[in-house]
Amino acid sequence: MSHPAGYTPLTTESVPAWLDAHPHLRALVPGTPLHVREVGDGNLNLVFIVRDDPGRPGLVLKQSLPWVRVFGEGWPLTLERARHEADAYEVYQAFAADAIPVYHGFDPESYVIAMEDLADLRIWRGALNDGEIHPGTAAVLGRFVARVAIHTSDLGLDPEVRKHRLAKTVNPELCRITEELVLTDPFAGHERNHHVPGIEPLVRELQGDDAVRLAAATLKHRFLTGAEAHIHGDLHSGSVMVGGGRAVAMDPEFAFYGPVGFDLGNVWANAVFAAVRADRLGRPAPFRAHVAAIAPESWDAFRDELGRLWPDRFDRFYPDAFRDAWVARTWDDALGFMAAELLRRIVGFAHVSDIDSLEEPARTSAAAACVRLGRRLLLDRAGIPDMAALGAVVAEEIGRG
Ligand code: SR1
Ligand code: MG
Repeated sequence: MSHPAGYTPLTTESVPAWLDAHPHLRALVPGTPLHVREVGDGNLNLVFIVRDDPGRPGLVLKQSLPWVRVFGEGWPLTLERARHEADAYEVYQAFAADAIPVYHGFDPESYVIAMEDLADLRIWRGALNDGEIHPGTAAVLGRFVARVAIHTSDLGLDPEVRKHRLAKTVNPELCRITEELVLTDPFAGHERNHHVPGIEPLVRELQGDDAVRLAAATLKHRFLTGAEAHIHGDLHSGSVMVGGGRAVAMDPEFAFYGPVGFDLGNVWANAVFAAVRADRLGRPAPFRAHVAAIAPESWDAFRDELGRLWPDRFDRFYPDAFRDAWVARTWDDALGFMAAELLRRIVGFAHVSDIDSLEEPARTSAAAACVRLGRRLLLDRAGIPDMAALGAVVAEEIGRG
């Protein structure tokens, strides 16, 4: 595959010279020698931690590869995803600087993003897998989604400005991944899909059900056409870092103008993965309560922040009743996208360690609970009006074993 001029994938050996050629970034790690580690453990990119003192935070460089990292060169993917991530950080830092890493800039020739070395933080998924409690994380995420919802939409921007923003953030290749991996393949079947053998009857039932197909297709269409705000687009627990009293959302390379409920639904589905795992491992009650509170705390924070920002909306033609209807629609979207995330992480291509690292028979029973819950949310979410009802449905499916 040919690359744009100036692009070469970095290595731990080549990073120091690259930094020397970017003096404003080298100034952030001025000492010598530089210690460079490649730590990317996501599905897509290279991530380097660069320090001039191994014991102190330095700088993180994230570079897109021209393919999907976990798949290799057989799955080409645009380098432009780094630009989309950089654009999102630039926008978010204006109103949600507390909820993202400190952003140091983007190099468009080598597709490298420079940002804070979050030395005291770890990936939220890993922390949850280990039974760690990081209070306040859900509220940070709920507030973040609300700020994005207002500040990047027609509720916070002049509609002409919003349209120019939308044009700049059209992200077709990354959206296609979501459209296929999340909103098509789990329901239609695909050779990339895989699942534990014990849930085969549930998968067959899911993929053979016309009502499921219609509900999934309706969600997919909403994802494709619901250009409400400059959403993160991949806000699962692997895209959040926690520690030292902070929580930050990172990896917004899937960002685009989409439905606000998509981000909330991702947070909530990944809270369910943590909850099923905690149940199957018999984690202590305080941890299980912490995980069960992620969805309600994020939803409360979302609504509170939306309410706080609402009086300053750009166009006061929108009455309070519009806000309430928008929140109701976001609730329905969030439950729908929560269902899709629950299903795709169990029967699709990209799975989660919360479930996959369980021993049998817990792994299969956890996977089955997620599929049952996902299907139920997809088909019956109109009968789930609030967080109390959602909590009851989640607990019921987890408890069925
Ligand atoms: C091929 S990319 C698979 C998944 O990894 C990313 O984090 C997104 O969740 C995507 O769906
Ligand atoms: Mg990611």
